[in-house]
Amino acid sequence: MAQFEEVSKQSILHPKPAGLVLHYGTAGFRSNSIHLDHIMFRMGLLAVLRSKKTKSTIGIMVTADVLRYSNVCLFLSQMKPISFMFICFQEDNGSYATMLANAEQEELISALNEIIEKEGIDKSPEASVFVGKDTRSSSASLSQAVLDGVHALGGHSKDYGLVTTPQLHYMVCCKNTQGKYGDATVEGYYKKLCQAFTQLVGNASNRTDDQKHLCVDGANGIGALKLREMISHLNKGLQVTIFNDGSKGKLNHQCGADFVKVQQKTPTGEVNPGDRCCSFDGDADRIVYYFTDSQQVFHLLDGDKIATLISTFLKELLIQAGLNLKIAVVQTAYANGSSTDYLENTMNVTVRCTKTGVKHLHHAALEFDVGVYFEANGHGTVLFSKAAEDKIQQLAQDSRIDDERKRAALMLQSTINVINQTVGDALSDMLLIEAILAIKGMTVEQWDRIYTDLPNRQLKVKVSDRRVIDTTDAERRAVSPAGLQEAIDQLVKTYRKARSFVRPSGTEDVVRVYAEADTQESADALAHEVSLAVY
Ligand code: 16G
Repeated sequence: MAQFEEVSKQSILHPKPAGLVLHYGTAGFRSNSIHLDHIMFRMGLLAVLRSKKTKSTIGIMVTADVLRYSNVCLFLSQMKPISFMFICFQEDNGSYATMLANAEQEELISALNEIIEKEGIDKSPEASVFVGKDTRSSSASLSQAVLDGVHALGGHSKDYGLVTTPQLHYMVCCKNTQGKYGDATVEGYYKKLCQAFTQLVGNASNRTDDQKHLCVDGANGIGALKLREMISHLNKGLQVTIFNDGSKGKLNHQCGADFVKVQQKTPTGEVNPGDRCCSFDGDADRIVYYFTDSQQVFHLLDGDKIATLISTFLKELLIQAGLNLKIAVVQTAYANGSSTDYLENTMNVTVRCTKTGVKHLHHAALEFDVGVYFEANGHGTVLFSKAAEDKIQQLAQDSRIDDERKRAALMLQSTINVINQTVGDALSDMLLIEAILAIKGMTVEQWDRIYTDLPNRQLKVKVSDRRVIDTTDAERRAVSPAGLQEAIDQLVKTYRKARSFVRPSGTEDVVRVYAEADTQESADALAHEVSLAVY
């Protein structure tokens, strides 16, 4: 096949370093960018096959979560039921990607043929691949390698250049729904979200400039750039001060959502007491809020607090609209015990716990009419079932209902439009949170007081082989090595309101330890003792 000759020819220009073996993990391939050129080229090939098989557009995002490391991930964003996938073929859990990535040059064509045969791929449909990249210096050449792969196998590409990961998900979803989700352009994305935001805050009375002001830490990444573009569509509805905007500092260095969440302190930059602040992560798919009070005490409002705020708002609107729709919050084992308790026992909301990793939460959230999912690290969004969207739409157009129901239905409609349902999105989540605070006339301090987090601690433990730890019950219990869970149970019993678990990281060569208890000293001591049990 002529196309295969082209692949062979081109792949020589994207050689695989001898002996390098990489695996497609929780968030795609992660390695030093100097090792990723051949992977990028080959993921371009795989995306073409995936596009032919599904007869839809595939997105490839070249991004980086951690300084010096790059990610490539493939996804297919459609509307429900399959709205999000990080793996290339639904069935294979990333193994085709791993096989292609690790094939030696002379094995590449037979690896492609194996996938074509196993998946019964018809070669005739046109293939379409959307590509995006973040601001790192390596991203330009890596995304070119992806494009080379797509073209070598005869696929069509659209290069969106610098975009956030959630923006690319949005474009792919728009394309795969023939525009029903919106225009597959960055401008279309801003217009849809900002219009919905403006409609929502129209329900807030007498907002002062102070209430409109927000400080945003852009993690020195793409989010800062894109936020600046988005602001011009907001008609001064939000007054944003951006710091760590990439003009001086390094990506995620002493800043960004992960730094703030894990270190539990403010990032580099000037943060004044009482300022409402948020931090994006490097590719703008996570967000956390925080402030320091007049005593200089730092208060973090993480994914759990965000999920609580959003689900409370939605539940109230559903009640006001008289809509009987099932709402649930999906969390992971990292969710603070206080948040789960508040949601279940005060809010009477169904709570589900899944394994770490967005794909798990996303799929669990699809089971409900309204599924709010957030990892404690700030990665999350809200999913509305087709039936729920239809009911809300019908009600918003019903001229026979009273004003209160109508207002609630219209607000639900705008809420759906401000949310990026394809994946967690810092820009979209920020707009939704700001709108909710404005409508409720709530300060960040009042939001923080909804419930009090249990003190907690996260630690990393280096072990010779983290894979000896196997977990069950959404990673809350260890099943191997023998005796580890019993040891954790014994330690937990010695503290009040305590909980602890261990899990092997999917992104780093470490075991993660989480502990919470009634005091910070107890949480720290428990985490330390559990980490000793892991050795
Ligand atoms: C990845 C996941 C994130 C998860 C984190 C856990 C996606 C897009 N990202 O960054 O959701 O929280 O991994 O990392 O799925 P860990 O396994 O190293 O703790």
